[in-house]
Amino acid sequence: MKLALTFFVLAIIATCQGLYPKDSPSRLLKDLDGIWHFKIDDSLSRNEGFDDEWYLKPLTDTILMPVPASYNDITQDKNIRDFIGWAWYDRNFWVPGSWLDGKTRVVLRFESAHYYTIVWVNGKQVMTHDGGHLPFEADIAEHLEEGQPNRVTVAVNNTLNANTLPPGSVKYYSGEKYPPNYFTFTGQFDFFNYAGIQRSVKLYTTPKAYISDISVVTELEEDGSASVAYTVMIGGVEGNSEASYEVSLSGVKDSGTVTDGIAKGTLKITDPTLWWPWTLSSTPGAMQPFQVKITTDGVTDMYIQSVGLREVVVTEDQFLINGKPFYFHGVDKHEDWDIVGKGINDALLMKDINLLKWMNVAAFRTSHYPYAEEMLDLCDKEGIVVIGESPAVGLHDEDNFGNATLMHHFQVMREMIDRDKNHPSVVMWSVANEPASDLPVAERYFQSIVEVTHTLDASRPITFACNKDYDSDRATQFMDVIMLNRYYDWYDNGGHPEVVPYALRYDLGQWRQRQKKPIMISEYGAGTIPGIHKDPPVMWSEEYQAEALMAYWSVFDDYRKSFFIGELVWNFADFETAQSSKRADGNHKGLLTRQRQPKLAARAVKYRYEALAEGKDYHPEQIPV
Ligand code: GCB
Repeated sequence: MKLALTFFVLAIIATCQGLYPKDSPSRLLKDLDGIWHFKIDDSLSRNEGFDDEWYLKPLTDTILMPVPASYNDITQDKNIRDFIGWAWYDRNFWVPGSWLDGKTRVVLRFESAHYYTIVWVNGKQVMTHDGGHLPFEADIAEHLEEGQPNRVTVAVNNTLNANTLPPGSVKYYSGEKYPPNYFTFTGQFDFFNYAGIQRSVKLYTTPKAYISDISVVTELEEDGSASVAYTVMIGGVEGNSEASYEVSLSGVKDSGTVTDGIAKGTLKITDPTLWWPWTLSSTPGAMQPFQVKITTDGVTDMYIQSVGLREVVVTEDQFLINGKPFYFHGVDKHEDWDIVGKGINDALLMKDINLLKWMNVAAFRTSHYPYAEEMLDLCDKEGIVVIGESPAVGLHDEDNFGNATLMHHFQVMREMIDRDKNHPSVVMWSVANEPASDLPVAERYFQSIVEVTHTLDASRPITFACNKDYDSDRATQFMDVIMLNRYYDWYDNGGHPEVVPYALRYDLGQWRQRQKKPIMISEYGAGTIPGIHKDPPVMWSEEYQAEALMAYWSVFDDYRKSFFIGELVWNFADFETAQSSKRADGNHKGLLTRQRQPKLAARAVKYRYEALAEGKDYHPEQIPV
């Protein structure tokens, strides 16, 4: 098993997705966001789009669709909102003749599309990608034409099955009781299955020999210096050509010759400016430019990677950032907004960051999938700590733990680490949310996932969000940190927050007795319809949400002095879900409404988190609720 894993890791390390597109003296950038043509292929009985080779010509009978955005909520058409299957997009673009000189790579990059994507340029298939939330790209130079418009066609399919991440299923019905072509879709997760081209699309150029990947890992030395180990991967060096490289960071330089496509070294920085979470320092998130240049046959490629120098260490009791104990007081989030669904937009991201800061949030988990890289950039800059979660949410059944899922899960971990490894804000990987970690098959599954993840990134601890009991779970034994999702006064004991201190104290005690690892509560919360006020508080009222959360806090505070390292409220904001008799217009456990207006509990959390950030005790009687 171990040998097979090692081979797999070597194979996946050898391919990387490319660096976030940035311009530099050697790279140009062109944005393909905007209005595209769009149509769904609802020819259920056959695959009309593929049978009729829609990619060979401009799409016909289209509507206009913004990119990036989920397509679901843009129109008034219920079929588009609930669509499962192939959705098609196309648009034209021009490239200057200078890009087609035979010496330039012209890379087409999608920051993400949900979930399975095929891309053609001028009718030629140039790439496919399996899975949402993560980027993919290809050099399309050979397919481009000068002096005429070029066409990019995209087919994207949001069908999920037992082996996808997340898993889901489509059920088709026939017979007199049902209308023709009737089907239902079930996702094994509690958020709407938004789909389409949800993040940016860009074209960028590089020279033929180019910097394909950069990775920087910092270790702090006892004398206060930092050792920064760098690895730069170079692609496209041909034949007998030799590449030389130069790197520089904080005024420290290194240079040499590239061997086998890799440049490696360690920079010793004697007086480093460190990256800090905002709660641990008055100068949070100090980012610095790590400049890389490679030169082959007189041609130079240059890329500036922003890095933050910091070190993460986990002990039996604590989570240390640069040697100081860090407490994860924060929230879980979703990428979810009115109209755009999971579509990314700088204004929406900035508003969320400002709200996180307003609530004095120190950390969030990217529940339940990797978020846009633009969000991680903002967290780096603001010193907000992130637990990066994979899209392995809803592995509930034995057939979700097969080899096909495992291989895809490895691939997703590789892509996520590849993309996010240089973000200092990302301090830990969460490999899954609420899997059936009590099943015997889960044991080997998670052992393998942890082994591969550690091989891909030895510098960050690993965890997953567990909703099983201390005596039935089989996966936390492999983790560095234990995260527990608990709803003691919502799904259990609804209406009875007085149970929480007993249940929580008992639960934490049992876990700790069995495993000497830091523990955090990675979800707790209560559904709340804004505007419903009840005294005494009852479920769904704003008062109940505040009371339901506050019921946990005295126990958190008791254990905070020992092994308890964090509390994440479910959820930052209300979010859209599938239609269900259990969800009225989505999930309402948000501290904020979906439109980002605070409910009563948001102010209680804001008050508590201010005290926690300042290392002060807060006074429950002064909580503004
Ligand atoms: C959970 C899940 C989350 C749900 C939440 C809820 O345990 O991890 O995805 O949305 O509970 O509100 O039920």
